[in-house]
Amino acid sequence: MDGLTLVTGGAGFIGSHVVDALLMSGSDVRVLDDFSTGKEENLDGAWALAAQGGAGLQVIEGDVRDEVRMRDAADGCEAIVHLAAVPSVAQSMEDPVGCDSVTHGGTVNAVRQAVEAGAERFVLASSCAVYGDAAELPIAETTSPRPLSPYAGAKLASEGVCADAADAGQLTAVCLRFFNVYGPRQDPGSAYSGVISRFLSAAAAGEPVTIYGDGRQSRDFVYVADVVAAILAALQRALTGTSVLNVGTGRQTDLLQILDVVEERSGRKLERRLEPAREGDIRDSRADAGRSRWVLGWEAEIGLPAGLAATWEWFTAGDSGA
Ligand code: NAD
Ligand code: UD2
Repeated sequence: MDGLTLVTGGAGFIGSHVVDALLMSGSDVRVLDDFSTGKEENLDGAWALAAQGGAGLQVIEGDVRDEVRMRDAADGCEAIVHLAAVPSVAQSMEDPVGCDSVTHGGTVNAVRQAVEAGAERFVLASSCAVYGDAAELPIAETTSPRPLSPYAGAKLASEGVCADAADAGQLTAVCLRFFNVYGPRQDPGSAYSGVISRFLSAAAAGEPVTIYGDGRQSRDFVYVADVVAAILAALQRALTGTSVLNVGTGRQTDLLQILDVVEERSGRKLERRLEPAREGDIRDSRADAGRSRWVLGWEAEIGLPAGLAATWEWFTAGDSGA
C-alpha cells in the first residue's frame, strides 16, 4: 500500500508512532482523531517529517463515530489503520455503554466509510483482551475468545465487523491482537494508563506505585516500535479476506518483576500501595506469535530491558521517538 493511508487515533500513543513510520516510508498520511486522549505534541515529529517534503500529512479533528467526518477522512484512502478507541479495561467496566459506542460503534462507521471510499486494506487494532483468562499459555489465535470486560467484547465485535466486510469481498481486513504495548508517548496521566507508563512516571517523580492485586499477574509486554512494524507489515503483505494475528513477544513478565527493573533503572526504591484486584483483570498472558511470523514475516525484536531503557529515557528526557 503506497497510497494515502488514514490512521484513526493517529494522535495517540501507538497511532503517532504509526504516522511517523508511514511518513518515513514515503506514504502520505491522514489522521482522524478527537484528541480525547491523543495529543497535538505527539504529532510534532510527524509535522517535521512532512515539512521535509517526502510525504504529506493532514490532520482532521473529529469523532470516528461521525459519519460525515469519517467519510471525509476515508475519502481517497487506499488503506485505513483503525486505532481510535477507548483503550481501557477498567474504564469500560465503569462506562460500558460509552466505551462500546466508541470502540465498537466507531469501528462500524470506520469500516462502512472505508468500503464506501473503496479502501483496499483495513488494519484493526484489536487486543489479546478478547481471550480473557486463557486456559493455557501461550495463547494462539485458535483459542476461543472469552471476553471478561466490555472493552474486550467491543474489540471482539469490531473483529466481526471487519470480517463481515471482508467476507463480502468489500476489503481485506487484518485484525491485530496487540498484547500489552509500552514505550515512549504512552500517557501515564490517568488511573487507566498502561502499567509500565504508570510505574515509570511514578519512579521519575519519586512517588508510590499502586498494585491492584498481588503483583504476580503477568503480561506479554511488547514494545511500540515492534507493534508499528507489525502494522506496516499488515499494510504491505499480499493478503486476502480476514487475518486475525497476535502481536506479542511470546514472553511473560509479572508486575513485581517489572518493578524490580524499574527500581534498578531509576536507582529508586518505590513505595508500593496494594489495592484489591480490578474487576475484568485477567491473570496471566503470553502470546503465541507463530502465525504473525508466518503470515506477516514479523516477530518482536525488542526485549523488555532495551524497551524499558528507551521508555525510561523518554520519561526522563522528553520525546526522543521510539
Ligand atoms: P491512545 O489512547 O493513546 O490512542 C487512542 C486514540 O484514539 C487517541 O489519540 C484518542 O484521542 C483517539 N480517540 C479516542 N476516541 C475517539 C473517537 N471517538 N474519535 C476519534 N478518535 C478517538 O491509546 P493506544 O494505547 O495508542 O491505543 C491505540 C489502539 O490500540 C486502541 O484501539 C487500543 O484499544 C489498541 N490497543 C492498545 C494496547 C496497549 O497496550 N496500549 C493493546 C491492545 C490494543
Ligand atoms: C488490556 C489488554 C491490552 C490492552 C489494554 C487496553 C490484556 C491482557 N491486555 O491491558 O492488550 O488492550 O487492555 O489498551 O487484556 N495495574 C497495576 N497498577 C497500575 C496500573 C495497572 O497494578 O497502576 C495492573 C492492572 O490491574 C493489570 C495490569 O497491571 O492487572 C495491567 O494493566 P494495564 O491497564 O496496563 O493493561 P491490561 O492488562 O488491562
